Amino acid sequence: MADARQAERDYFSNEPPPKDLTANVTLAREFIARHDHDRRRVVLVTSGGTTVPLEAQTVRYIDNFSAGTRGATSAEYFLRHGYAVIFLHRQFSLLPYSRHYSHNTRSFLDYMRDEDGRVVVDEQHQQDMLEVLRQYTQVKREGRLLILSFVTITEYLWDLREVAQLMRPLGPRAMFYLAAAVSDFFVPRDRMVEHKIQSNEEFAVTNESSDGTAPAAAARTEGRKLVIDLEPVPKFLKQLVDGWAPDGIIVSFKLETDPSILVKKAKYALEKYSHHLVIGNLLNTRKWEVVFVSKMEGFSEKWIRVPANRRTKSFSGVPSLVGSADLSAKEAASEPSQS
Ligand code: 9Z3
Repeated sequence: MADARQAERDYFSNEPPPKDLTANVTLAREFIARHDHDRRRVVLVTSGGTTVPLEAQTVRYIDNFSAGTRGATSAEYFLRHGYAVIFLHRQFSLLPYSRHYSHNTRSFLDYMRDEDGRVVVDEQHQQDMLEVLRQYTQVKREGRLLILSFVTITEYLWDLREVAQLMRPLGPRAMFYLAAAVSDFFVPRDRMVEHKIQSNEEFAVTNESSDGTAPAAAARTEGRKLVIDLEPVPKFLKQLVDGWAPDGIIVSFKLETDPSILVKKAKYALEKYSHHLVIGNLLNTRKWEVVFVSKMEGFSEKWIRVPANRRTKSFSGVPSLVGSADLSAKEAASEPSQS
């Protein structure tokens, strides 16, 4: 615990906060206070992948896979169940409601036509779009959705920490639903080169001091090779559970590609961090099946699968497990009672 706190202190004193942190905190503070006043449950949904920049003026970065489907779809379910949602997502990844018409093989313009100089939605999409629009309009009218964004792992962690601490007074009416795909390794600021890494040795520069005391750049060229030597990201889940929001309901996701280790790793995370629920999924089957591992179920595993004959594409063309009719936000995240 002391080690985790020290790692947190080191991380946040070395890694500069994002430029929009103050603005995000102001928005989140007002949002949380308003919904706390109404005794509403508030969920922070994280979504999309975090990047690891290799240069301070970033041309190149390492990315984590996630389109944002799980996060954006789950956010809609939480909203439908009365939650206020802070949607902390990777910039330009999928958003609740608009996801039905974006990032598709078809452009959103394909849903419309020019009718005597007015833009109208095609007849075949009227009903579906009206349904989505009504839900979205109601959520906006009630001020129940706050959208914040990040790009890098550092931006993500700063936003997560600040928002979690603001949510602390909500106690068990605060939920954290951590679907974002978070980098495990990163380039610390003091080992990051300022400018674009050069492939041509003639132009290559290092950030090593002449006496050799400065650390070698974590991403650098050696001869004609690019060498990347990353450091571990501190295990922030520990800090979230123990320090930032100890009374909140915490749901984390575990993404693996090897089926033989998924459940083991989900149980390991639950034992290590002592939070409420780990939802495991495999990259190739994540849209059809997930496994729940929770303390309440005695660490037993519970698979939820969309039957093969129901794995049809939704009207948005995005098939999704959390979008299937029989799964509610309640099932996805052990809903606390409204107090
Ligand atoms: C997930 O496992 C998400 O379900 C997906 C969703 C990223 C697979 P898409 O956005 O995909 O629908 O395309 N998220 C991974 C969560 C993660 O990185 N967890 C970390 C960990 O277990 C931190 S809690 O260490």
